[in-house]
Amino acid sequence: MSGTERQTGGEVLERTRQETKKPELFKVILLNDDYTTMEFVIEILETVFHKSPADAYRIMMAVHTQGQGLCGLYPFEVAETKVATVVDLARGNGFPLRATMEPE
Ligand code: TYC
Repeated sequence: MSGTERQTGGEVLERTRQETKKPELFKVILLNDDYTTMEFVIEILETVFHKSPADAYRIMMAVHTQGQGLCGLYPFEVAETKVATVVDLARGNGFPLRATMEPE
């Protein structure tokens, strides 16, 4: 008998080990640019990504010095919404700030 099927009184039970799939997570990454203010990036990290002021400052400086930085891991649709919210808020305030997402 195979490892994934069990024979009972007539019926066959399948997928006895994994009934539910874990949701796939996506990284949301903030990108550096020369024009968005540090203050605005910190505000985005606090409001959109719910970071503490200390974490927001640390992530902003990581992006500023290394070119990009991780804001968080989210299910696909949440990650998409975060990226769109960052871009909308940035454009509304006249900043070129960009964010992207990629599989975990
Ligand atoms: N490099 C920007 C500046 O010197 C600050 C900045 C940080 C911009 C992080 C974008 O994602 C960013 N004003």
